[in-house]
Amino acid sequence: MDTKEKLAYILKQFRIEGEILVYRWIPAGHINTAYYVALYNGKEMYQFLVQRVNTYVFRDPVGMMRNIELLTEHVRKAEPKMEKRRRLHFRHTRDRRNYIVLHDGVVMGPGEPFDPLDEHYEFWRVYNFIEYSESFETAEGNPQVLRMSGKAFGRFLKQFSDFDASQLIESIPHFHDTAYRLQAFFETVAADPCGRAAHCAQEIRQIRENADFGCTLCHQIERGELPMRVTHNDTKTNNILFDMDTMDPLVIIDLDTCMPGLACYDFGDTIRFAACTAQEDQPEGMGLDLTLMKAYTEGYLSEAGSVLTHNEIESLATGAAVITLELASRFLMDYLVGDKYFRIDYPEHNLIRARAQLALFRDMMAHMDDMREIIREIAGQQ
Ligand code: GN1
Ligand code: MG
Repeated sequence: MDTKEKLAYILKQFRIEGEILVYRWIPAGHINTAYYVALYNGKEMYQFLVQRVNTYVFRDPVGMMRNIELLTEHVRKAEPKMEKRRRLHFRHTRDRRNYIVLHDGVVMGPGEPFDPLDEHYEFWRVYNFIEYSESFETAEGNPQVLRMSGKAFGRFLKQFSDFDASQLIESIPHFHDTAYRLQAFFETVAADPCGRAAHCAQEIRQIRENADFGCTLCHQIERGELPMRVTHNDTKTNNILFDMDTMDPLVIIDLDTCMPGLACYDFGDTIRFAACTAQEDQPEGMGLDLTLMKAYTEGYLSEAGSVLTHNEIESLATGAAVITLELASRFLMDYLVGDKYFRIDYPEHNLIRARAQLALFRDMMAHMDDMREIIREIAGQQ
């Protein structure tokens, strides 16, 4: 079966039939594999995204799709008249599942057990393609992109402020549990399975020196100072679709890592990704851009400011630095184990990514007081 036939077979399981006019692989994200597909059913053209879930990363994809079902239903019920372009709509199979599992290319029945680590199984889902939308790989130095992204993720936090986060499973256990992540990192350094640790001794040392700071938020959770919210956990600007003409944020995509978490990690991850001066894998010239950081904070607090507690607002700047350190340790750990998790474009890609994140982390720490001041000032104006 070639790719086109396979996509047609998958779509059919979701009750979508017709002639495939165009399909193409979408080179976005480090984890899942996605295709854009346009079909013609004799009357109209339909467009979908067909996505294979990486079950090495998501070991409980059924639980993850249940999270997504609960969240998308919550939005639908809260705003039933919302335009289709403003929400994600996952297609369902005849037996109301929002996913299918293939075994050697053949669809399996509901409830049949499968092994997420066995390559003979494939986990697929289909959702609506949002027309006339665009996303931003970087903010391109444009504060408006950041302001609108802040609005989008602030709105997201608000949208689920009346949703009991404990209904969600952790689609990746300990995903943003920085203390756990750092411990796993140091264990990997000690084991050094590929003999690469000597090659990145400086980076390892930097992470070690900042490990205590990295655990700050985990301690605050233990002390009950920060509430658990529905968080997105991958708040990069490329996970927001904007209207091409108006730049209005339409919808947030990639709900895979939605789970209970801290608001400041979500806030911080956008600062890490977009309020900076270089790409995620460019250590040269990498630093924090306070103008962009301010624009994001304005947009974010204009929506979420009324919902966040005082402690949460005070934790936002820390969140940016902690998540950056955490991701540095994740990239470096993947380098140490032989690049199993993140898709890489060249052999030392994960090491370079870690270096860029560490450069950004250092700059964030140097500007911690500036970030705090900006946040307090904006929060005070609300
Ligand atoms: C991964 O696949 P993508 O690009 O949406 C990762 C995030 C990282 C990010 C770094 C499930 O997201 O945690 O911050 O790469 N997602 C997962 O670019 O691990
Ligand atoms: Mg993503």
